[in-house]
Amino acid sequence: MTTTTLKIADLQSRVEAIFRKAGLNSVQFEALARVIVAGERDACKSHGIYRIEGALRTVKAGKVKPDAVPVLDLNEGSAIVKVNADGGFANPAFELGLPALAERARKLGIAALVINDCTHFSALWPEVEGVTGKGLAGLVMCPSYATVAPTGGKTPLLGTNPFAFGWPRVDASPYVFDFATSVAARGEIELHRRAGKPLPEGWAIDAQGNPTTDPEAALAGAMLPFGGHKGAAIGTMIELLAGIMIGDLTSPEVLDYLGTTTLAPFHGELIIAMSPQAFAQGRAGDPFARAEVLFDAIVGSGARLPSQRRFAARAKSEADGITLTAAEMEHLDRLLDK
Ligand code: NDP
Ligand code: PYC
Repeated sequence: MTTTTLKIADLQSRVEAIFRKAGLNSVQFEALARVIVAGERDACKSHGIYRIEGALRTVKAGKVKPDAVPVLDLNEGSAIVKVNADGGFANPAFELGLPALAERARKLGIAALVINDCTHFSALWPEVEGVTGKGLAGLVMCPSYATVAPTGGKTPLLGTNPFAFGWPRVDASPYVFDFATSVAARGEIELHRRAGKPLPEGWAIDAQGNPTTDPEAALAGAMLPFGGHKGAAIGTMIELLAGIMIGDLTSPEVLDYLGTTTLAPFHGELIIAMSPQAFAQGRAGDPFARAEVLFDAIVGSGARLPSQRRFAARAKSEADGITLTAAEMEHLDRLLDK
């Protein structure tokens, strides 16, 4: 197979050029390109360059504002910092709110960043790593559009609602997990469809509620929550906390608003930052040192930590560059010519 290896900065420039040409302002296209390139760098294909087309479609459909400028509301004295994304993408809104979130969490022990009125199509680990990069533990969550049937039901009501957690480590990459609360991200179903590959069993039901491994039937039917009723309950919690509680759309409301799942979803996002030192104050033991004992035991047992695969891919990309197939390179050229 013919491949091309690009430096990370070169891929960043190419992706920025595509979004610039589509009319996005620099606030939007720089942050957007950073998160997409990070997906490729970390070998997270379901949220890499494959997402560019959907973002462009959403711009073209008038469902995301290409020249949006997010607005920070410091909400002085409160543990809740807010950013209104101004109808643009979530990524620049997060970058704007992160310093205030970190400052507030250090001061109060815990703080939240609420992002409203944003289009969100990306993985959550770049955001949770933003929080751990400030020496804080973080939880990030958002709804999506209704594509997941709660366990026992046949109707898609919940989103694939991603959920991420991060814990900072002194001499190592942070402990981070980040997953859809469905069995897999919807992006994975789409990638199976494009590759003409059947889905693993247990991922989806068809429009009649029967189990299916056909990606087309799954896209027309419903995806299933991970871990049965447990995943459905966590997905519902995300609708409550990162939809209703922050005064933004739930996944069924997002689907009503967009009328399709072919555009990137418009909703809100909740980020919670916590200072482990503040929580552990007055108790014996340094929380970071104690966490290392736990991580050592997990790895010592033969398991791996979540994100280890991703961090290994990142180290390789940083050393050698990002390798794309000929088809992926042609796809990027086509998007620039559009
Ligand atoms: P995966 O099932 O691929 O991975 C979930 C997490 O589990 C990762 O942190 C992964 O680490 C870790 N992991 C995987 N295998 C193991 C293992 N054997 N031992 C320990 N840890 C492991 O994720 P999903 O398909 O559920 O989601 C993919 C992405 O899609 C996420 O980044 C999510 O944010 C995004 N998404 C975004 C949505 C949105 O609306 N914006 C909606 C839904 C999903 P590693 O990466 O190192 O393998
Ligand atoms: O992969 O499920 C997904 C997804 C939905 C919105 C963005 N990513």
